[in-house]
Amino acid sequence: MTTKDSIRPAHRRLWSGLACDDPSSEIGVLGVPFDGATSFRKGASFAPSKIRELTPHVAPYTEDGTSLAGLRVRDYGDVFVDLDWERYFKTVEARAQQALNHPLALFLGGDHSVTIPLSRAFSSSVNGRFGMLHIDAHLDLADSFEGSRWSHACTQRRVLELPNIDSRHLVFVGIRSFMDDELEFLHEHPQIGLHTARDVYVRGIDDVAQSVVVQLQGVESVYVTLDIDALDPAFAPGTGTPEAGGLSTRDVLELLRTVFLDLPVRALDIVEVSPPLDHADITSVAALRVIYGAFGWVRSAD
Ligand SMILES: [Mn+2]
Repeated sequence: MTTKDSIRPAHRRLWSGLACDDPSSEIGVLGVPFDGATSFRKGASFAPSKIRELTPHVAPYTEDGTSLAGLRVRDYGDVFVDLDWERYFKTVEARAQQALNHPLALFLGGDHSVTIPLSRAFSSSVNGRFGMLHIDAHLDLADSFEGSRWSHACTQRRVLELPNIDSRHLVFVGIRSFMDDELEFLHEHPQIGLHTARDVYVRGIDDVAQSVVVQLQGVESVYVTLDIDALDPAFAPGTGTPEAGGLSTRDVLELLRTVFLDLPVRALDIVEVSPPLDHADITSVAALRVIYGAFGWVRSAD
């Protein structure tokens, strides 16, 4: 058997066989395998290929048993890493537009800095105002970190510089780690939504999800960024900056189900999955459950 023959069957089943070149596909996928901004442990650059590699083994059904057959997923591949950080982010921003032409753009990071060019692309694809749901252990609200304004610790500061987002349309869920300047910024901007991991534990995820829906009501489009370290390390050990005391996979699925069904979500990124730091692909499998959930929610929101 040639190498080509041995890889063909798996390729045919990419995204569980839902992969398709149709420009009118419901989902547009783009991988951004960049982890140059990771401050602690690297490896997120391996996530897009690992996640895709697992998709032939995922059944094309939602967790409720609804078939995804007929859903079309157009995968634009990865934006190959360029050592010139500025040029790379410009390329990511340009390439993201293709995926944003689909009803839902799915972006696979990469570390959380990739949300900077992705949200720029999103911002210019939206006619009105947009909202941002940031699910993470960390706020990523530092103005600069380790000498860079494009660090994965600065993501939401850069997002708030975009012309068509108001800080009252930024909501955090899962937070349990802070830095001084982030707390200062939050103090100066009390309209920003903040639901810590403990809030989720005390109030329950449904109550938090309703608060998110209320806060983002009225925006034209919503961007959801999921840093996998929002999950407890028990559910997602393969990540560069793990923080104990986090959300369960179930919490994130329930939150996103409500948000996708009640708000105009047009982009989802999943960042900071680090396959080299993972065990038995637990973290990639968690990301895939969210992705296939999104596939089903996009469909039922039609
Ligand atoms: Mn984080």
